[in-house]
Amino acid sequence: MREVNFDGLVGPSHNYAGLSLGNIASATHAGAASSPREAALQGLDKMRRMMALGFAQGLLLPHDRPHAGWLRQLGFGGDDMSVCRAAYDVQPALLRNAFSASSMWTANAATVSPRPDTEDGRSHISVANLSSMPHRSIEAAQTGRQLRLLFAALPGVAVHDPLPACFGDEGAANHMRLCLRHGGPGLEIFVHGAGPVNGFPARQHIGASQALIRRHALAPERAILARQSDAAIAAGAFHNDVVAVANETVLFAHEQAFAEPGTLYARIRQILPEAQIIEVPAALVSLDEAIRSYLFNSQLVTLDDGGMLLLLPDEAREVPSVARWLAAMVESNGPIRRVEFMPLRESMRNGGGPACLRLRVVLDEGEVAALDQRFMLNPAKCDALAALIAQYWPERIAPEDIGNPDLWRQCWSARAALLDMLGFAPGEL
Ligand code: SUG
Repeated sequence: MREVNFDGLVGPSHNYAGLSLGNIASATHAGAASSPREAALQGLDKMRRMMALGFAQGLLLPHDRPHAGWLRQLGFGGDDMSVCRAAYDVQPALLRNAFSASSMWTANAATVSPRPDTEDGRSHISVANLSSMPHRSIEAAQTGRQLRLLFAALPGVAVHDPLPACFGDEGAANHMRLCLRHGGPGLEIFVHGAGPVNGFPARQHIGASQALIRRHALAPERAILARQSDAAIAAGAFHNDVVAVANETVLFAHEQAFAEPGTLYARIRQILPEAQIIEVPAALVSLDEAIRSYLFNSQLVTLDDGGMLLLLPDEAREVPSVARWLAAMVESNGPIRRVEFMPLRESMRNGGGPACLRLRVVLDEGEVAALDQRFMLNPAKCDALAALIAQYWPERIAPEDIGNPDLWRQCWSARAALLDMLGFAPGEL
């Protein structure tokens, strides 16, 4: 079995509206001008890089934005254009929420427990409700439709509806899996917050994590609950994947990521003695530096020779303490042998690094072949996508553009052209 990454293609409405309380990058860049075209091409380059490294790569598609249906639920009437216009006139913030391209961060799309871990031998995928943030709570329905199509021909994969909204669930961003090899039995770590902390919400509720463990049929020795530290949430780690990442035997985490790291590490070592825990001390890299650089929001992957590669955002080499730490780590001859950097600045300015942009699913070769291939990438498809993005995606969105009906029309046509190119019927997603 191997791990397949499904990246969110950045949608044509990508913009900086400052919608995510507790996400410092989103707050800092609120009101800046975005470049959807550049953002989508940057994301696509990361997908190309993963393929060049030998990994199977899929994508999830941008959602319908502005989402007139959501505004209709809020009492606005008429055709799509009238609904958007009325919402913008009455309460621009509603239109901003309906316009967000946040579905690009597919680490928040769902939580995945692959079948080697589960008692019923099926893989379980729970669509995240993302109920903590209004703009993100809109995503679950369209995400669910895409995941159901993607896995339609795989009877061994169960795609579950989102949990009730009272239990905030942010998907794989708060979930880590340790194992000897992807295809072997794993130990799944579910991280929740207890908050709010300094006014910042704890977006993953313990009740959601407990429910996921039950519905994914994980035996007690296959699942651990861990609490995020208040210090991490207060410093802007709105998801655990901003301060920790895992791959096979390696857990790479900041010293202040968890409320009780000693207890967590002891339990991990008890269940998986081969686990290698690489903890970055606060004395060498502060929480602030870790969050500013997105050191941990990286893709940690196993290469063919068994060594691991950490794929980081460019920002990670711009923070001196982080660059020093990475150089020392590579020299130390530990499991992480290589580091690479990618330009993802457009997504990073909204708090989304390499790890946020991908959802990991462990599958065997037969399952990979049975996936709905419209979601799978190859280099030729990447070229075609790049040309389509260059033609249809807006070059720039400034805050005042968000109320412009021409921009709404452009976003709808860009997505329609994308769906058409990939072979999806209008309305299929
Ligand atoms: O949910 N940003 C996203 C970033 C998600 C990052 N994902 C992971 N850590 N896995 C969020 O906070 C910003 C949107 C805006 O401000 O317009 C935003 O939604």
